[in-house]
Amino acid sequence: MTQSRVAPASGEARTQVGIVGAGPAGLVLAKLLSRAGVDAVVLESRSRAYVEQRVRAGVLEAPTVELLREAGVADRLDREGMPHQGISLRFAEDTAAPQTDHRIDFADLVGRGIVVYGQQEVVKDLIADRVDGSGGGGALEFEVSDVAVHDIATDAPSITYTAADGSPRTLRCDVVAGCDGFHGVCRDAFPEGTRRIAERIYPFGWLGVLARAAPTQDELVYSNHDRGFALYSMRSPEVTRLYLQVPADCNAGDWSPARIWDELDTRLACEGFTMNTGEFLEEPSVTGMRSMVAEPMRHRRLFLAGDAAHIVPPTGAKGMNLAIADVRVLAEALASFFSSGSETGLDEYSPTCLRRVWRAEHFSWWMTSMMHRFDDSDPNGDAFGRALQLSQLRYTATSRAAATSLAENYVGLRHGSV
Ligand code: RFL
Ligand code: PHB
Repeated sequence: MTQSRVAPASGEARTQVGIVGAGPAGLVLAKLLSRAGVDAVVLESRSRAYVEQRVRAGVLEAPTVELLREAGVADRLDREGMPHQGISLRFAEDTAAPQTDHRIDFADLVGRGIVVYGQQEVVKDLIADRVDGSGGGGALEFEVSDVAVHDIATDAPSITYTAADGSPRTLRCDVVAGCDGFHGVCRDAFPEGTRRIAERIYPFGWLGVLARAAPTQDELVYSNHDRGFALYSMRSPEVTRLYLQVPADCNAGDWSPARIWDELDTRLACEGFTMNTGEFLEEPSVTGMRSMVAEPMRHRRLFLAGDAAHIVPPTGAKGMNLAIADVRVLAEALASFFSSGSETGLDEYSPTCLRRVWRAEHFSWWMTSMMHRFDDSDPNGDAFGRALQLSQLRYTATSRAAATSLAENYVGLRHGSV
């Protein structure tokens, strides 16, 4: 368990924790470990510019905001983040009726709210803190390739990779943290027969656009329309983020800007609602939707965190928040391991995280089932399924108990309470 810095000139280096992936999971883990005096090296396959510009999540739940504040990386978040105290569910009581809004008031129901702040802004803040040294610095290598993890069942695992300059490297460590997302290599490094995958793939995806258009709403609107789901979100006082439910095999290229705005107009229509339009700041893209959990999240000295271990459909806004919740538990366990040699926290890591993961999986599946239009041929899309969906929407909109359950899950269950 020696602590040492990477020696970039040699082909071999040592650290305590080798972290694969510089997304929210890997970067927050590196930050928390650095505060606990544990040495870590982060290896990222993409360039700094790429990870800083990748547009993804936008909702930070309350425990995520608290953690980023405690870690000392929330200055810009506190200045620029947009606190929201609720969301609206928009739907029509029946096809002939106009859509109306049903606000879920988080502040009133659970006394806490969320903050809208782009995932790539969180990533930028964490990279600046690590690379530019404002947070004490730490090793972070971009544009690495051929990453492979070895000897994870021993006390001396290692990671081999090719550095950005093309040279082969070996990073020896005590622990490997697989924070390399859904398409990473760490999940598949578990030996045959040591993990199970539970998965559900939805027959639709989201077409997402980012527009230079001032938001006209103060809060997010989730709309269940006959033609499919639509989401009205935002990134800043100048930028709106919008999503449309589309078939899973849909080609984003088939959607012209005019068609996208028309469809948003139709699906979001509601008395008094207007929407600003504007140029798209990036190419519209389609994201497929799935639920997935790989269990357990640990094999000996390899720990999976974030999307590497689990995926949720984005309807509950939980993906980034779960990734950060995982590494909070992992950082505490590793700090205790390196300071006292105790493996108790390491042993608890997977079961502790999985309780929160399955709560978020259920919530995300539930939101997805309630808000989307299922095909007539889908078991959820026949007349019975549609009537159940409408009943659930009405109940959530009118019962304080049902609305409180949505609010509590959306705002984020307190650390350690699940
Ligand atoms: P990431 O962010 O995918 O980071 C993994 C990193 O690992 C790198 N990598 C490798 N590096 C080295 N070697 C390899 N072999 C590697 N393979 C991969 C990748 O380049 C990357 O930098 O995973 P992490 O850190 O677990 O974070 C998870 C979140 O990114 C994800 O759950 C969220 O974006 C999901 N999500 C949302 N989450 C929320 O909490 N709130 C939201 O509002 C929300 N909205 C969304 C979303 C995801 C979406 N898409 C595009 C999937 C909306 C959308 C549309
Ligand atoms: C977003 O702003 O990107 C966003 C917001 C809420 C979601 C998913 C995505 O449920």
